[in-house]
Amino acid sequence: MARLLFSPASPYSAKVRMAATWLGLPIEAETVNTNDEPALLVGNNPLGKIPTLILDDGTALFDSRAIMQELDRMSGRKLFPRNTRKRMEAERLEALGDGIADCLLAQVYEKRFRPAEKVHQPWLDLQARKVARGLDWLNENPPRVTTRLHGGQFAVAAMIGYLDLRFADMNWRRGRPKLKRFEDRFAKTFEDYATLRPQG
Ligand SMILES: N[C@@H](CCC(=O)N[C@@H](CS)C(=O)NCC(=O)O)C(=O)O
Repeated sequence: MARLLFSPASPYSAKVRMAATWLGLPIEAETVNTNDEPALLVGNNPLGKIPTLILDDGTALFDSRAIMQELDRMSGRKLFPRNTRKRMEAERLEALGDGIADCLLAQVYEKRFRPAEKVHQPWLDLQARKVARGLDWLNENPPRVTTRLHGGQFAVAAMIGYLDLRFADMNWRRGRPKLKRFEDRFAKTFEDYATLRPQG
């Protein structure tokens, strides 16, 4: 069985785990701590990042978007739309969800890994502006939720979960009712969201 190295707080891992569950793919998830640089992780992914998927034949796959493409193949093309235009939009949505997560993570790491006196506030502010613009864009262009979920929606839902986990003070729902509606509809359609979203 394929093995997924992950951490419960990681938005990219949550995206992949949610998609695999939605598709009913048999994947064994194993928690790793990236800070420890465990041999299992760095031996399979020189970047030492999660998620990393180890396939049955031992091939290791990363990053999360490459894993999503593999899940799409494993599921018989059920994770992304077949229609070219719709697929492009789903891939762009995934890039935006992941990209906002990148900006959130950059802020978390700036504070976590730098001594307090070296934290560069203009860098944090720059990342926060990207996040705000990304969320506003999503509110203006809310992903439609139907009975067929795709990779883009999982990325946005995972990013929202990470916002709630690490940036609760931001109150991102304020002034973004259409994005909140997406969240509500997604949670109704994919009930495992409650347990698979990023957790502390
Ligand atoms: N673009 C990558 C980002 C993965 C990533 O940055 N994961 C974080 C955890 S959320 C990580 O592994 N951090 C540890 C590190 O950068 O050393 C993806 O989509 O998989």
